[in-house]
Amino acid sequence: MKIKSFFIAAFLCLTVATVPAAGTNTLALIPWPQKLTIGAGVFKLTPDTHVYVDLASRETGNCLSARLRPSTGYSLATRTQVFSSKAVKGCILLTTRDASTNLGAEGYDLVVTPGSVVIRAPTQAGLFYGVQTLFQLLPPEIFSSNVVRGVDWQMPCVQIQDWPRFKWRGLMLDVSRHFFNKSEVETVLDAMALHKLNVFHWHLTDDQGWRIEIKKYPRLTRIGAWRPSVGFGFAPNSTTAYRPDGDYGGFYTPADIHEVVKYAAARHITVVPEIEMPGHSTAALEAYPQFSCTGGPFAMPLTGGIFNGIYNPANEETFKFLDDVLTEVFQLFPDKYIHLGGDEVPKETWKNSPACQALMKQEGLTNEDQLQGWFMRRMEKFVSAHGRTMIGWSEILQGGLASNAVVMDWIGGAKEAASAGHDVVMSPTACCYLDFYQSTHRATEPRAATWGGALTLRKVYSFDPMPANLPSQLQSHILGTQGNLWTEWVPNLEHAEYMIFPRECAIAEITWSSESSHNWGDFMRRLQIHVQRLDELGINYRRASRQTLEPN
Ligand code: TNX
Repeated sequence: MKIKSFFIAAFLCLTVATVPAAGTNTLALIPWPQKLTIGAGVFKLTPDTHVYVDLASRETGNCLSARLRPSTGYSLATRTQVFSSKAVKGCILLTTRDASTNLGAEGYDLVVTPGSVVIRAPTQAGLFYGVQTLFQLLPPEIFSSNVVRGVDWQMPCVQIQDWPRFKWRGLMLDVSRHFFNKSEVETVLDAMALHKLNVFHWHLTDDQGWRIEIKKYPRLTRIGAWRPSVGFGFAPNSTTAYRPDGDYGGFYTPADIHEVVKYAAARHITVVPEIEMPGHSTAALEAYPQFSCTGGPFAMPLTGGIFNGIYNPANEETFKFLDDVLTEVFQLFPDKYIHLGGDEVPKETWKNSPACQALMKQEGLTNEDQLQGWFMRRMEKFVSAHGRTMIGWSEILQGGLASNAVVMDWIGGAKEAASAGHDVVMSPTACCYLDFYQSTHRATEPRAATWGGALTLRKVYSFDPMPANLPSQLQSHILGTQGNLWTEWVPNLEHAEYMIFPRECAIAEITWSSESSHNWGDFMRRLQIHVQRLDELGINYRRASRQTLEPN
């Protein structure tokens, strides 16, 4: 029996040959799937095409029909197929039945023949990704929000077996330096789904704004969410995030957050909130100076840089405050990971504080890095006690780290962290910082972060999230990677999109597709068609990136 199944498996492996991305001129899938064979003919969508689903897959089926409706004008009926899991003639079937469990938590099989389309996956996430691929097999006009006439709504016959290379495929949006409202955040989530990204890291607090309403501490948003002007040298009309008295800013209510989390979950995106500590906390301390070392006064800085808003670890009340804040955060965000920042702490404040020095003495800490380690370990305990996992930036490795914390590598530490048994998310500045210039020709670009080199599309595409020379037994600690959009120089959504796209398309491919399929030339070929999808969706992007003129 075993031998027989071995031969069947071997036969399947031989017949399902992988088509290298470079060899296929008509398909423009981004990210490129793991295995793909092209068959003869096409499947045509008609007003009579039905969407069949098994009982578990109704929502995914509705999501498919809803997306196909505006551009085709077809109202495809969703029907439930209870007893069979076989292809239905002339129809699209989405089912979890008889799916190969080898596909994992996010994989899917997609078979298009002239007679039917079948997407089979063990999970709804897998089916959802199969549906995203199906959209990309159709002409780009499928993404239009108005009926498009004269287009053949057909897709080429293919057989696809697909799953992601990494389980963390993320995007970070900083909503502190500039504010993006709920519907703008949802626009960002929609585009993430198109690219099969699955982690939205929401940078909710920083020196220049506190964006999450906390019932127990109303001043956090009453004071901390607003500043007198947009700042950063931007013209007042570069944004609309003003309240009637002219102050700039905004925040999310618990209801807003519930909606965003739900919106993300419907797209199989996990939301990771970030509450910064102990540094990058000027906005919070302007509202509650009693938790600072100096007692203030503070004023929200209106430029980029590192500021003195740092919590006082020598005051027990500070931890009471942070625990209370996190308790509300846990209620609003159901997912596993909670990001506590930990980066760029200006330690002179602790150096100059007699209370902090006394605390260090009492705890046997010999320098301020160790005090930061002590602080983060204490907060990590609180997060763990609530069944969550703490994440922090590279610096949380300084001064010792609790063993189940996850490190987000922006300035190094991945190997060290993985060797010590920590999971790691890769977001090195040189390859993942979407606030950096997209071109080496700065003069032709809008103002961007000046402290890094250019992050061209090609450079993002060339990034391998797996650190070189990481021993194979440690590689499973690398969860994946994400692009980070810091928004000091990004005052509105249109500009945020300009910075995100098309670099997010490259992030999609390096996180999802296999390393061996990466092919810059073919990616650029596919991108020419993919940007038509972005055009249809009304997503802004850097048009010059369609040319390959930039050096790597
Ligand atoms: C560094 S990356 C920061 C951010 C800034 C960014 C600007 C990180 C953990 N800290 O606070 O916005 O540089 O590029």
